[in-house]
Amino acid sequence: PVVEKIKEGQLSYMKLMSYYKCAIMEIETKFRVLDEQFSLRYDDNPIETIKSRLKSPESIMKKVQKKGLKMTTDDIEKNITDIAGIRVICSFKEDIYKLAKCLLQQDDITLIEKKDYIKNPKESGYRSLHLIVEVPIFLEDEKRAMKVEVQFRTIAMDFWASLEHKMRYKKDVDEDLLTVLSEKLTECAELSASLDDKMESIKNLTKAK
Ligand code: 0O2
Repeated sequence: PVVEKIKEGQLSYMKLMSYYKCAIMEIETKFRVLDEQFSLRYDDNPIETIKSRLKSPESIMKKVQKKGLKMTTDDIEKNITDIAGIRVICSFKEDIYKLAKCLLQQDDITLIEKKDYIKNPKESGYRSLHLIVEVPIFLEDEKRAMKVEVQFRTIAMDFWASLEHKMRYKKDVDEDLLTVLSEKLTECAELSASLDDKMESIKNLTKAK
């Protein structure tokens, strides 16, 4: 009976993960459709890249422990909102808000939470617009609403976040150096944000003509 229970648990975990994969496909398609339409209508491709990921079992486990949850699919689905993650990398900040608006006005999308770390950057300097949305997936005999975390970043925001992430997780860095690194990285985030603003103002000059 114990083995059966473990097998059952594994199966329902795999099933849940496959639902998240479907939700990622749904949202990715929505962005590809929008990009295609903007390209036709305005000769503009607001999306540079789309990166998707399913949270690894190790990361899910860490979050389950951190939040004091049970390792059941019910608890996981209810309380962990970033199992399905999509990162939309845009050229300009304006594109981020344009795409977020287009996604949220679709009638099968429900906004669960919005965190605007562009208007209110994190102390680290991190900038990005995070949306947790719910999207339906249509299965053989049921419809299921799945949560997906969408992170919108400009190329510059993504460049900063990737490098900062790499440096932050270096193992052999002592506390003092970590403080210096953090200060310097925050400085870089400011520089990169002003670069974004400058590039956007240049783009708007070309638009005015
Ligand atoms: P991964 O591998 O990217 O998924 P919670 O997600 O509930 O634990 P919180 O603070 O409410 O915590 O979530 P938040 O701030 O909305 O978003 C967390 C995610 O944003 C992180 O995911 C990162 O992807 C990104 N992020 C947030 N702050 C920073 C930062 O200072 N630097 C970088 N590089 N990324 C950041 P995970 O879960 O950490 O990992």
